[in-house]
Amino acid sequence: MTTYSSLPVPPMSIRFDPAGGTLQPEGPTLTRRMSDLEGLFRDHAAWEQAVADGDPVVYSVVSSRVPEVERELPQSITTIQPGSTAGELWMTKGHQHPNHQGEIYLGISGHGGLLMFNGTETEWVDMTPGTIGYMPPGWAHRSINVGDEPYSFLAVYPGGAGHDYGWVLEHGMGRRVLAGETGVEFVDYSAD
Ligand code: PAN
Ligand code: ZN
Repeated sequence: MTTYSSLPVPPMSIRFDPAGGTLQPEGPTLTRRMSDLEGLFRDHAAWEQAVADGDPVVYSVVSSRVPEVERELPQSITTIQPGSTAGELWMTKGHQHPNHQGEIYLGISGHGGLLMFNGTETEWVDMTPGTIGYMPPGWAHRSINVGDEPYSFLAVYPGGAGHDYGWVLEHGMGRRVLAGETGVEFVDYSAD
């Protein structure tokens, strides 16, 4: 018989509202302000200035009530606001799953990108409503809003995957994503 380290949640219906970017019934919501993104933007002084200038909300993550525990499949909707700091488009912190497990994102609204880095190679998936971005095990991932309106996507991931944010601080993400004259521009992560 299957044994669980914690009780599984019962079968349930989760209402997905693409317009509001919400899940019902809703679980925890996380708000990431500029001050939460320390050490991630290329231009540290511009980041400090943005924190001093009102510390704006960069993104939020609303989760369903499916918990982050082994064998469960939690879901969440991330909404990244449009904007850039010293030309670097607003983004999520980015993380690696320490247990190297896969994940999918489904684009809901707005225009974004999914940047993946396995320590050597980078990959970019352009995310529009209806696009499923697949992250294989071992690929760190970060989402970027490349449009003029909020960018929202649904994430579904193994509950026991864990989130390692230190990995990105240590290894970077391979590339940075800037607002160029004619669209998105990529630069090497370590370039000034
Ligand atoms: C997503 C991310 C979410 C926020 O649910 O956690 O988009 O990004 P950061 O976690 O990098 O701040 C996911 O990839 N979960 O595994
Ligand atoms: Zn993830």
